[in-house]
Amino acid sequence: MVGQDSGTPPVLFVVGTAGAGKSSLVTSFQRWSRFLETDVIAVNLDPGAERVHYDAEFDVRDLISLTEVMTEYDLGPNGAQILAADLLASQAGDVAEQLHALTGEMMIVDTPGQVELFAFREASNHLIEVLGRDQSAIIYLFDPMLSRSPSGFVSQMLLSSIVEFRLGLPTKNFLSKSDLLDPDELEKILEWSERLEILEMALYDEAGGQRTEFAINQLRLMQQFAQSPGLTPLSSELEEGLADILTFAQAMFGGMNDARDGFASDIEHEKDVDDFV
Ligand SMILES: Nc1nc2c(ncn2[C@@H]2O[C@H](COP(=O)(O)OP(=O)(O)OP(=O)(O)O)[C@@H](O)[C@H]2O)c(=O)[nH]1
Ligand SMILES: [Mg+2]
Repeated sequence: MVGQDSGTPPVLFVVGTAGAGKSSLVTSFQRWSRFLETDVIAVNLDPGAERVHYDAEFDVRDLISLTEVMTEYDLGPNGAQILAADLLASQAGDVAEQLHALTGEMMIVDTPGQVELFAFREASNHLIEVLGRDQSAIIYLFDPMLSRSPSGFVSQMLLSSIVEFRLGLPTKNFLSKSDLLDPDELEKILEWSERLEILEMALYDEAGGQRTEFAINQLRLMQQFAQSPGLTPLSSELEEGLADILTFAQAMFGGMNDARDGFASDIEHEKDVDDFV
């Protein structure tokens, strides 16, 4: 079974810009893994979430209410989010105890809407330590609409690299809500992710010289160190790309070999069913 030997299951933090599809991914991944009879623990770390559609076994809103923080400290929603992140860090002991009490084969974590709240507040690094740095990875979601222009696409690549650098965790990029893109657009974006020289040409056409050179040089440098390059299409709506998340987690974490065969056959079975319908 995944993660059983180590005590703490592998943890996947779902990160991305506001509205990128983080909470939907947690919902569909939990539903899909139940179908595979895999015990996935869903965790909500977004105190600002209005409602979530997954069964959160730990929900930060049980500890911290954003509305109460706003009222008590006379803050607007953004200031309250920042304070909420720091309040969470100050309760790290409690949080750790609750999270360690959860048992499962894998943990998937929904993070706050604004990416900087997770990436730049010290609370996140603290939580990662608590959950086990060696067992943690980031699923970074690209917004499909932003990805349609070369500059939007490059900006997200840089943002993902910054998050990876800041949190120091292996990161895999996924193109979220790929069902919203037409096939030509999807193909173009995936090509950009695989062939930097094609992206460079598109960026020259759109943005011109100096900006392009700066961005491409940054990307080249960052990609040299990327542990898992490329971009994988994902659709929570159509449950596509979820097996790739599992494959990534399996490739990342040691001690999962026993489970690999089991998952592979389940996924194959699922594909057969898909092909059939
Ligand atoms: N078509 C389509 N829509 C999606 C998909 N995933 C999410 N959405 C929609 O995108 C919107 C935002 O999704 P959320 O899951 O709330 O995104 P989020 O990143 O959690 O948003 P915040 O927490 O507010 O930053 C919702 O209207 C979802 O229904 C998908 O795979 N396909
Ligand atoms: Mg959300």
